[in-house]
Amino acid sequence: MSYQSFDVTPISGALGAEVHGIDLSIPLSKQTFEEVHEALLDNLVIFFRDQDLTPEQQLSFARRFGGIHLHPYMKGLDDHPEVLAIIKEKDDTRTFGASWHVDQMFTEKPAMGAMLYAKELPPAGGDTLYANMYLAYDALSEGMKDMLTNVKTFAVGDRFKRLGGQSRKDVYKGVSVMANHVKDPGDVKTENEHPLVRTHPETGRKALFIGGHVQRFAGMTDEESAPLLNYLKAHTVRPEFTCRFGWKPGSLAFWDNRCTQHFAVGDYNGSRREMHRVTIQGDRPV
Ligand SMILES: O=C(O)CCC(=O)C(=O)O
Ligand SMILES: [Fe+2]
Repeated sequence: MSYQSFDVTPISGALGAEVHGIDLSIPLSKQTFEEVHEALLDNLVIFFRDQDLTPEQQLSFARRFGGIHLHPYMKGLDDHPEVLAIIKEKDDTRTFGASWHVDQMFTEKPAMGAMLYAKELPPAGGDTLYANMYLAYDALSEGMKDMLTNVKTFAVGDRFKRLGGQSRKDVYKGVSVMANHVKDPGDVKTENEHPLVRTHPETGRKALFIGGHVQRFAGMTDEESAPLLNYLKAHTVRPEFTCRFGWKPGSLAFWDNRCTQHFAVGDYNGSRREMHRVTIQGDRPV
């Protein structure tokens, strides 16, 4: 695929590409916007380098793709509530997002995508991994695809079983800023069922829709779910379905949350990392 407005360089054989030649601080022309959208659908996650963005500029870029999704549990910046600061301080021992997941999969309408912008990085480490859920689905046998057709997952937003049922506030004790930003979700429904195999609303391709928030299959017990769920969680993140992005200050990643999972690598204890995330509203998975 070639684009008129910029160059696109894939970073792995599975997904992910760097987009060169765009300044995201100025409004994109209609054609450039359409090509960015196309590059996202083609590559699942796209990366921009050397950007210099205020929260307002990052929000303007994001709003071209849809309304802004507010995280049910995490407060945004005081002056820009739609921008979530993801900060790990030097003395923190935990990393936010350090497990394979789909953003806010526990909500009724999980995000369409998210834009993460790097403000401050450790001298080394702090990469983010992404996995291609179309490839994970395509690689299954026909027998398994048939069996999974009508399966639904049950996802929760708090008190995850794999963390012993602890609350977010307790889990995030090792990421001080994030612990301070946890809020009550109020009336937002934070436990939801979704199809395990979803059809991407724009590409029409089937993808496995699974991530760390999934506790079990809907209508089944934990014990019944565990063997196949664990198999699928491991299958979806086989190395050949993934890419790894090395950040620099000013890098921005934009991922399609409908056909990917991601994982923030927590290998930089002793250094500070600060990111700004803006999340775009999605629709109900089908
Ligand atoms: O910090 C990162 O690299 C990713 C964190 C994360 O999971 C997110 O922003 O959704
Ligand atoms: Fe995430």
